Amino acid sequence: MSEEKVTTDIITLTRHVLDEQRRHKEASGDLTLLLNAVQLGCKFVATNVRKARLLNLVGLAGGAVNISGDEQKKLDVISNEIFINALRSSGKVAVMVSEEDDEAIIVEDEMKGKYCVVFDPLDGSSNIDAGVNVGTIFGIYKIKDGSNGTISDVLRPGREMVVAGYCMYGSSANMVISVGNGVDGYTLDNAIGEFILTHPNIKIPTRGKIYSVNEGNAKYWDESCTEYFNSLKFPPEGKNPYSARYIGSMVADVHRTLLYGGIFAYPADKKSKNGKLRMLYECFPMAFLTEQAGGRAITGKERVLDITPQKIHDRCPIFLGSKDDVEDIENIYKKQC
Ligand code: AHM
Ligand code: MG
Repeated sequence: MSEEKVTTDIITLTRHVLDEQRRHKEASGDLTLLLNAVQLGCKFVATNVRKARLLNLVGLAGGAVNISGDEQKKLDVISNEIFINALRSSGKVAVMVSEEDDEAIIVEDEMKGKYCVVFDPLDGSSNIDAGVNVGTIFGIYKIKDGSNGTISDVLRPGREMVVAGYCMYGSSANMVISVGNGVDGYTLDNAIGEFILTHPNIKIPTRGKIYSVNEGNAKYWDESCTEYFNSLKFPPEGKNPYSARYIGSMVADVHRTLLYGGIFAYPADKKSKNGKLRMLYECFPMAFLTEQAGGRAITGKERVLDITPQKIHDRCPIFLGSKDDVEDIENIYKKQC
């Protein structure tokens, strides 16, 4: 009888972060505990996304009533609450910014830690009804020296983040994370409830063959954008056109871009002067991961991670992906300046 080989030395996300902290001689364990809270939130959301249809969690918040007469909450509202509770109770967070809350949440002194977490608890939630992949996006800053945790601790350029990541809820839950030393991907093993390292050291190809943008906005694009996407669709003789892939769920579109290369964009246009995506908790974490994987992320004219947000829900245009692909659009913008 053949014996199945069992891997007994698995690398979990927690183990990997602990190893990183030891390497940097910062073994206070604070970041590990904070990331455990993030993992808990992601596991909770993963299981609820899977059950959403059966549990009737997909309707509008306040719209649906369950059998006991209680109002049912929409999945993104529930996801937001679970993240806020998990992060606050970790005792490691001072400031939280969520896409779901108009104001930043300043944690009370008794529970206050030294990190700030900015997050979109369930990005792409309008896709849930159709069973399309959705995800949580997050970024972590350390509060400034001497600060007790205020909004100015998050109104900082994205390059100052210490951690960025997302969890994609698809056929499995995939966590992709960077602590500033490359990018690693983990898959949730539901049986043991741990994220297991399955995609170590993700590197984005230098050039890809896929472009990902909402072409329905082409009418509103500026000249540079139009010229760039036309160049991908109608290349010179001897070159193949790029393939188009657009899911409309940032986490899924960026995940594919990180693995296969190419370009993902949500540009500024005549209708949306700063694009659609939020700087702090959508563009910054994705730009951070892309750069850490060897790619680039620009607004068209400048590096995304160099911008300083003025308000927590500010938006910015974004082109991210393979180095050479991003350079092409950058050159077109330079030419038309
Ligand atoms: P949301 O935060 O309201 O879910 O919107 C963000 C989503 C992104 O996941 C996605 O990249 C984008 O909106 C798609 O927008 P559009 O439908 O305009 O193409
Ligand atoms: Mg969002």
